Amino acid sequence: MAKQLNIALVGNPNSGKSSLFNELTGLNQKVGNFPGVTVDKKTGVCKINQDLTVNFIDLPGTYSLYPKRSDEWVAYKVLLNQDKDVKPDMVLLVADASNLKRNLLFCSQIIDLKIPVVVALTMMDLAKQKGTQIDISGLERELGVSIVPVNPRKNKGIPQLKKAIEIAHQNLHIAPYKDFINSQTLAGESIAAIQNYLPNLSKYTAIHYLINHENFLLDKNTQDAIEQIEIDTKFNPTKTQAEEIMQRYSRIKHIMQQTVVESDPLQKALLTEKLDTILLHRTWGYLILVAVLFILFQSVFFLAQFPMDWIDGGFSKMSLWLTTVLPAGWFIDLFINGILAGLSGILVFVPQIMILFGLITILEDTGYMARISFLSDKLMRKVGLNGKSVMPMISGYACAVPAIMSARNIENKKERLLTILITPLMSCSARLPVYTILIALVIPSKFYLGFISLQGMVMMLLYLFSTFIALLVSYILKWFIKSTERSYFILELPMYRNPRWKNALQTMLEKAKIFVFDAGKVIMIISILLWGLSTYGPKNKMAAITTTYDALVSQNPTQAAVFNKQRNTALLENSYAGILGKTIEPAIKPLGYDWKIGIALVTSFAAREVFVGTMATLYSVGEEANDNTLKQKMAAAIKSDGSKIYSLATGLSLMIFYMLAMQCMSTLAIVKRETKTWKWPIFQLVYMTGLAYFLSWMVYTIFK
Ligand SMILES: Nc1nc2c(ncn2[C@@H]2O[C@H](COP(=O)(O)OP(=O)(O)OP(=O)(O)O)[C@@H](O)[C@H]2O)c(=O)[nH]1
Ligand SMILES: [Mg+2]
Repeated sequence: MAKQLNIALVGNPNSGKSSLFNELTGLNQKVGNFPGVTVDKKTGVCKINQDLTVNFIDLPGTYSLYPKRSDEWVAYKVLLNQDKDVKPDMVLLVADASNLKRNLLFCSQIIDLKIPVVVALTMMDLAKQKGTQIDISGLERELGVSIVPVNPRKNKGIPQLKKAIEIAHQNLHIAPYKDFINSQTLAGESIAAIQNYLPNLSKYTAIHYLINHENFLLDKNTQDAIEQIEIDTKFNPTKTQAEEIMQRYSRIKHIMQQTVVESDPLQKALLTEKLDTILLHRTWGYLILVAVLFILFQSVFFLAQFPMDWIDGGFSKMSLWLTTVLPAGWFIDLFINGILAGLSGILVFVPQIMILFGLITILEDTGYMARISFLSDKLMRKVGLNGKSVMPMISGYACAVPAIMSARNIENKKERLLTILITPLMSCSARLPVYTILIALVIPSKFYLGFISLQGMVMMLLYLFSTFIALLVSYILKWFIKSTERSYFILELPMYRNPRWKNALQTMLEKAKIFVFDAGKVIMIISILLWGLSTYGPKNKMAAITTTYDALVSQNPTQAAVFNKQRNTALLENSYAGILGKTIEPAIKPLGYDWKIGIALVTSFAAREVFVGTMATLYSVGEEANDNTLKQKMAAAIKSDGSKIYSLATGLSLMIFYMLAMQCMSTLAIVKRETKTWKWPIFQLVYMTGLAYFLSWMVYTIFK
């Protein structure tokens, strides 16, 4: 039978682990030119040869074996065999050749843990550009492990790496590694006592048991025993760590003198450094940042307009055509006015979502995203956040769920919590559909200077305003959340790289797929449910309405069209959905909403994008067949006094409501998971929805 081997991919952040993982397993893990892209473990399978299959585990990056951030803990626990699910037999250490010294530190720690290891050396191309030459076989001899140069970006070196893994697997039981440093000298007495109690640990592993055992999967007796050893032998963790790092660096320095030739760093100013003098400039840097964000939002709105119009128009024509060719009946009605209407409500937003995700991926991939973090750290600090909060916040423009997870990258607990609390305020792509349709309804389509669209500007204002509110909320909350931890901002600025267009395209397709299927499922179910609720109602009442209008039509056959329309309206108002909407109408009337919007507020509690699907269903049920688009139907909707329902005041008020209210089950669930308590998601639900109600009411009152 084929052997199964578990191999963990570890290494410094942004060293290329996920890229290599993708090449080895054929999967599509998120890759980005930003330290801290991967924040959780992920497994994939690779067949090395007929007898050997490997489960590779992609892990978050760590700088050393002294974890601080919660994503570093994920990798640390796997390496110390303290993870419940993942037990590695071997480690594939991914080391960045252009930052060799720091990467070797981590490598040397793993060697001393005595886990079998193979090193994959990435970024050889960059090292070469820097003028660094590495004697690989010399380095192999010094470290006692095999080292394979690879370039996962260009798919180079993969067969050689597989071969090295195969050989390492065959030698698994032969040669134990030499110690890299002599751990005995660090805390000899304590180590001996631990090894006496837990005989299978290496000396260096014993040190980690002494320092971090509280977080390990150990029974109470073992915990107490280790605690006792610490006291008896007067173990000093800080001194031990400091001494360890010094010894390691001194040996690494020695090894690098033998095996690495570095050119004078002053001689070659790299492209990255040249670019950074402009892009991180005190004035230019900020101006360019604003320009980049401006272009981002204008393009989302502008580029997507054309495909959106085609999709919208296409669906309207199709449902008109289907009504004329298909026989009438409840099933056809459900299909056209329930399912098809709901479906077009989803598909029409795919272009915008793809463009937004594509552009964010490119920002990340080029390395500019890390610069945005750097530039905004000062501002972020003022409101209680950190430069690293920017990445979750900008990803929040796409979707709050992965964005909240990426906050694991923030060291300080308070800053991380604040980031989690405000990220759902960032206007995610699910709000885009709502904004888009409302903007189209209440903001005139005008262009300034021929290319700056007024609608695009309003869209950008919405994004700016939501960002402003997020910062404001953080500024207020920071006074209420206590913390004694010191805050610092350490972010390695990655080198600029060309974006990988294929990666951007893949992300776009993948996000579109997720949106259509995940959101689609919810929207579809709700659309069907809604069709039922809005087609049926209390029997007697519905029958009475039908009889009344039937009588009217037979008396005045010339007025039949008018009466039919009135009948349909009356039927919808008295259907179950109508009753539901009318019940909540008093609560939302002060915000300028009618009962149809009330229904949408209820249905979109699960997910915001359901708004459009709901509207599509509500406005097509009971309508005469026509090829009007949803936008045209909503624009034509009037109140009983003849004024438009979607006036500027109502439109703006609704946009503000959707911008601020917490209407997303998935976000609540992920916040619960990340903060490990229901307290924070409930807090978010209350404060966001309260804020939304209050500000929408204000906006409506002002513009009315
Ligand atoms: N020039 C060059 N770029 C590379 C190489 N390997 C990976 N990259 C790029 O390095 C960046 C980081 O790659 P990732 O695979 O996301 O790195 P990671 O180690 O998973 O990063 P974290 O998950 O943040 O720890 C991406 O932009 C890759 O395209 C290489 O050998 N040469
Ligand atoms: Mg990664």
